[in-house]
Amino acid sequence: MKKCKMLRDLLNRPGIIRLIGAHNAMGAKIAARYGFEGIWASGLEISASHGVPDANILTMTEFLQAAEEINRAVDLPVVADCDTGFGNVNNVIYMVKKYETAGIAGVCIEDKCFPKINSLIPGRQELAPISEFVGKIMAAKNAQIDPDFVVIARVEALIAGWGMEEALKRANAYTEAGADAILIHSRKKTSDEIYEFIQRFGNRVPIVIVPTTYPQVTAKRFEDRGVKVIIYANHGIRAMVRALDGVFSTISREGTTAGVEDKIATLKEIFEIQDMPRLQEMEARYLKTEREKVIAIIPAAGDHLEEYSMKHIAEEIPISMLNINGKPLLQRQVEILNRAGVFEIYVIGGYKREKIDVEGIKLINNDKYKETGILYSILCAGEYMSEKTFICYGDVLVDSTLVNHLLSIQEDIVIVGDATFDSKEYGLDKKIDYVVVDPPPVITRRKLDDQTVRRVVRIGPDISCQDVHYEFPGIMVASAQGIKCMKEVYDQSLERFEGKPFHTAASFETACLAELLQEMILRGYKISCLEINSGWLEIHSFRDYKFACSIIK
Ligand code: SPV
Ligand code: MG
Repeated sequence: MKKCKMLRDLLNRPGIIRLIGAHNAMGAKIAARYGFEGIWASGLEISASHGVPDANILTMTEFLQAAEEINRAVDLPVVADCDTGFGNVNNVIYMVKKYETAGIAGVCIEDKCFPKINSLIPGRQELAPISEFVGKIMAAKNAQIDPDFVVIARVEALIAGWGMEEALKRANAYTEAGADAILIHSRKKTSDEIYEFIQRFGNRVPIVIVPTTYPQVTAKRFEDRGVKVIIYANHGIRAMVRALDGVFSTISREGTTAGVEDKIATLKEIFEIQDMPRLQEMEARYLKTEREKVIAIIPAAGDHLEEYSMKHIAEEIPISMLNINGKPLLQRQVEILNRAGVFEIYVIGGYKREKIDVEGIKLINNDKYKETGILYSILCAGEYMSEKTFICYGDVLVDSTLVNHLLSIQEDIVIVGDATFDSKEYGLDKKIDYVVVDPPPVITRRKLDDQTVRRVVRIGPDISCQDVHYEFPGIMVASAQGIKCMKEVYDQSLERFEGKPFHTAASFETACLAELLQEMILRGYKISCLEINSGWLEIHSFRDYKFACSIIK
């Protein structure tokens, strides 16, 4: 519905209309939370927000710009304070055209001389001749296109000290000229003058008031006395000034912002006012980049307490939150992923998951983390896995060169195979998954990074030492198609192996990624392997932790 129609309907139906003053979109949005029927684009507020007097210092274009911004921000109708109409009748005609085209529901013009001065300032308050202002009202009403557009005539006779008779004379003349409503302004400390005006003027057109100087009367009481529209004209900017003053002075005095934190809005609230969620929704829908969208899955649900050396550093937090030189492992991983253009990161938490406190992730719970393995954890995020997906275990840190390299490979499923695997350590760690590829890697002392993507023929912890080519560190990428295949094989295997051993896992539920990949190999799916000789580290033991702290800055 057009805003002018909304305003017109409000004026026609019973009940009081409360307009609240605003000078920008933010104030209007906050006002919209509280059930006001409309917004008053206040000349005083807009001028003050520019740091200039409310005396026609700003131009019509500047006032219009503020009103448009307010109007765009909320679904409520906006009534614009247009002072004296920014000049003579020709300015009024131009003004009505501009404001109506901008979707403003109504305008209010006052019967003072240009340049006006704010009505609450004692002293010079020059009234325009009645005939001149009648001409402006007629010009405004003839200029509007939509019959619902509202023109309010503001009577300033009481403000200028010309008395009640003059106010009534003017109100009657402006009503005859076609004004849709009469704003009767007063700066008395009580509402008596307003009541007298209403009583004598009657209700030929709706009455609008601005009770800044007589604030004690409730809206209900005004309604009973025949008021149709109340404008709370300047409370927003006054609240803002007081709030800013308090906060800024505290920060300066105390030399810290700590003391004001509970007095100011959270950033989350600001992002909501800015409509950030909608921006993100629109980017997801329309923002097409050259780069394919990639999501990341970081399973970080398990504890590492069976490794004795980790007990004292990882009993209270998940490994992913281990502090490595001032930053949690997970935060470092998130930053690296962000740098590679990956911003949708799902972390699966379990053990001490309430301690996972890192920005830029979506935390997913694996409530069964005690009875389940990494594969189950990864699939806890299954509903989000429909695009290209990077998977990396939560106790692993990968460098950005490796992430970028992996993401650039056009294969459906690519795992990382670390060739620096040391056969002397074979069998020491039962959890290591090994990889056999075809063609086998070139064994040579000195070599450049091998760019060949080989096919995995076996993966798992049960490969004999002499057959092993690589170690699988739990880092992989799958295309949308690859992810679809992985999920299919997962679902089919769940049906067949639920509660039963699954490759080297005691049960399907406790399996790792390697078991699913091995199942896929057996079913004929192509799993590729990128050989690496560096680019990652994992933290399984206290020794690993010390090493990480010694090399990461
Ligand atoms: C305004 O808000 O700019 C008004 C109301 O015109 S008053 O300040 O009371 O004049
Ligand atoms: Mg004003």
